[in-house]
Amino acid sequence: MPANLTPDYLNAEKAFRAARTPAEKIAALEEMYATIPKHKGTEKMRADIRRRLSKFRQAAQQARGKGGVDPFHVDRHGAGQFALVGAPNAGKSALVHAVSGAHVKVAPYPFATHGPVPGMMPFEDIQIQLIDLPPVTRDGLVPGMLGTVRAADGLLLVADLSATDLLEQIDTVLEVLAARGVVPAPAEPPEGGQASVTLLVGTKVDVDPARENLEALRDLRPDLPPILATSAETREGLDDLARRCFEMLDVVRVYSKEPGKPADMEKPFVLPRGSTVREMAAAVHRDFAQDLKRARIWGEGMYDGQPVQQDHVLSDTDVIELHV
Ligand SMILES: Nc1nc2c(ncn2[C@@H]2O[C@H](COP(=O)(O)OP(=O)(O)OP(=O)(O)O)[C@@H](O)[C@H]2O)c(=O)[nH]1
Ligand SMILES: [Mg+2]
Repeated sequence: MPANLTPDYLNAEKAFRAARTPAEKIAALEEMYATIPKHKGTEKMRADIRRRLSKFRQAAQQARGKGGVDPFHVDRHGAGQFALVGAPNAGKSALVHAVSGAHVKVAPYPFATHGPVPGMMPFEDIQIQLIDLPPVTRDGLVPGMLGTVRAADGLLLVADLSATDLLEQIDTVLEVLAARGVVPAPAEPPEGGQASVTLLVGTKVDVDPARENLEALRDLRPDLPPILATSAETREGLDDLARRCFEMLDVVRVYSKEPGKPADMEKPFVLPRGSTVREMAAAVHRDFAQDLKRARIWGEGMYDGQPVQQDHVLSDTDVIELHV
């Protein structure tokens, strides 16, 4: 055994041996991977950890399929899902409550949140799901939380702009996530890891000296993800938050219209940007993609009811009339 394994790593290995459920095994392996020194001498061990991780993740997935429960799994709703990561007391729960009214626990002391709590944030005619999570600290993540972070479409890195250790809080969260393979896009993810689109949400901008700190942060750290200043107290920045999340999802909203009827403007179909008329048809009804004969469009830069080809790329808020 290489002599330079850290106590953190050895503890994680002990936790692995003691773990009984797949979820515990996964959490321990993730911790082992995060804490193992990264150099040539540990290459084989790291590959072995990755192999075991993927084996246990697969097993956990199958167990879920059979009705097993993962307390950190959050059912997807709405146009997309963002996980909130941040230091204790950063204002994550207050933010989720302010934008969604979700029954999260907001408390003037740290470590108030223990499990994931979803809330729906409205943006115009769609909803975006935010997941409040327990805090990220130097000691790492609550077991199981990494799965939620990885499964989300994007991350909101929440930081208290009024805190004296603002920068340290942000860097800790970024380091802890990076050690577990999650980096903010467009950074290059490590092997087996992922780059997640990330917005740095500064909270408590109503509290002094948040504005000075914000300016300093922007000046000193151009390397950080884009920053948005908010306050759950005064609601400053909350509308922008919804719009920014929508933009990060990189989707378009498209409305379907049956021939001879007005368009259904109530419920847009939400599709990845770059989707075509054919893909929209498939989203409306799985037979439509094959049966589609013609389509007409109402949208910017088109005349009303203009015929379009099936490979026409959709824009946000297009109305499409499908003829099958
Ligand atoms: N003035 C002000 N206070 C805020 C704001 N956001 C949160 N707070 C306060 O900050 C404290 C912590 O807020 P929480 O939302 O519970 O923080 P958290 O990040 O969820 O904390 P943990 O769950 O422990 O990780 C509470 O006392 C909130 O009332 C804000 O925008 N302005
Ligand atoms: Mg909380």
